[in-house]
Amino acid sequence: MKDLTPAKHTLDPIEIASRDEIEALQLDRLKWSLTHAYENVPHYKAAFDGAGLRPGDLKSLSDLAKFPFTTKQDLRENYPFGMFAVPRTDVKRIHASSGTTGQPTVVGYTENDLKHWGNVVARSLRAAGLQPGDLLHNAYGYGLFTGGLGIHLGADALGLTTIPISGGMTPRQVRLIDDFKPKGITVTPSYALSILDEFNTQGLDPRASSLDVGIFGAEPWTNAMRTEIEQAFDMHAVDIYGLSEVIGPGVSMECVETKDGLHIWEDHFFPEIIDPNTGEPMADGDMGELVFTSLTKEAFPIIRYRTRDLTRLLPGTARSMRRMEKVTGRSDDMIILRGVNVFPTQIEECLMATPGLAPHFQIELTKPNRMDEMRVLCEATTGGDHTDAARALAHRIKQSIGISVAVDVAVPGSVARSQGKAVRIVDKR
Ligand code: DLL
Repeated sequence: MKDLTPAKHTLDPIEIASRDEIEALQLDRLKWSLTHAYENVPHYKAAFDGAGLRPGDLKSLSDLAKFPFTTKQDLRENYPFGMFAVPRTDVKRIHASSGTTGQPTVVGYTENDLKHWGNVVARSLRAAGLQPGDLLHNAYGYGLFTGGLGIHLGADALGLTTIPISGGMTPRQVRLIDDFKPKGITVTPSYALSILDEFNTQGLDPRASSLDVGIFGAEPWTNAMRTEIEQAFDMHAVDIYGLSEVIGPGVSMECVETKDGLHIWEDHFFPEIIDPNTGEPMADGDMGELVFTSLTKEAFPIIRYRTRDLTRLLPGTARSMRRMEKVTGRSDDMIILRGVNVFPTQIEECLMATPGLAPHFQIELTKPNRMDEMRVLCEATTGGDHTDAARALAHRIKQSIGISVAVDVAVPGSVARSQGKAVRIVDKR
């Protein structure tokens, strides 16, 4: 794999500023953001008043912990534009979550917000090793989802040439990669696997493709999957994180030279880790729920938003800004099987370590006799008898996670393929 480390002089000065400088900037911006939310969004005024707080009560960064959380429910109750802090006519762009689990969440951006968003995504793409003039194949979905258009904004800001292919039509994805020879690809890790299959179907060697780096996010994926993808394509695989409520992709990004977790762009997004059960703040290094406060957003300021994503905060390395560990999963995706907590990423790790199995899987939950049962649906890399592989996976899951599961190994191509975010859990209880 090529060395893609960006030259130091190309970084934004704040990426390598001292912690004191970063924290001074955060405190100024936090004061502004709390005041802006309080004065312009009735929800925040009521929430702060209810807690007996005024924005002026924030004197230090740690005072933020006194302020109330914002949850997905708060956003739903203010559907569609109730959380906007500027007149609707100043909102230049709307994005929304799909709303498959209820009322969609709607977010908005002013012209300045779009500029900041472009800048943090540009920073992320540069951290992945892309430079002005490089060609990018952007296979995140375009539309209300923030993935496609968010990456596009950053690619424009960095000066890349973008192929806005969006998700789907997998044979065409492969043909265009072969014809146009992009250096980078932005895509969900699960859809990258579908693209990988299609390379093989078309008789093309993925390792011989032009791709030097893949920028994967929008869903959890493991380091075992990183190794699999890096070897399959002979390219770097780096992690990008974000969520619509905070801005979209570009909240944090892994650097290609270190691949040791994701640097949070702390000049725009202030992170906290809390105990998901009590809401109490936790120290850096402790595992808990990630909470974000926006520092610069005008249209949709967000104060102490509970992401439900589980991770821990770590000190900076390649950049001064703190890192978050790869997200293990969302608290919503945690399965409690006969008293044991399980995340789909743990099943992914076991699967990737078992020879003869392809990296595609789904988890089916049933309750035949008042007891929850889990079945892992996966597939073999080749035809033939898969009983040994099935037994090996069930054994590995028992050894490393401590649960007994049934494993179905089907023929190649039988597990539902993703064109965006993979559906990992099929709950039939
Ligand atoms: O998925 C934004 C995005 C687009 C990020 C493209 C990266 C690349 P939402 O649809 O609002 O936004 O979903 C946000 O997806 O709370 C996490 O649970 C999950 N997620 C996003 N990135 C990662 C990641 C976009 N790198 C939700 N690792 C978040 C693990 C991720 N989970």
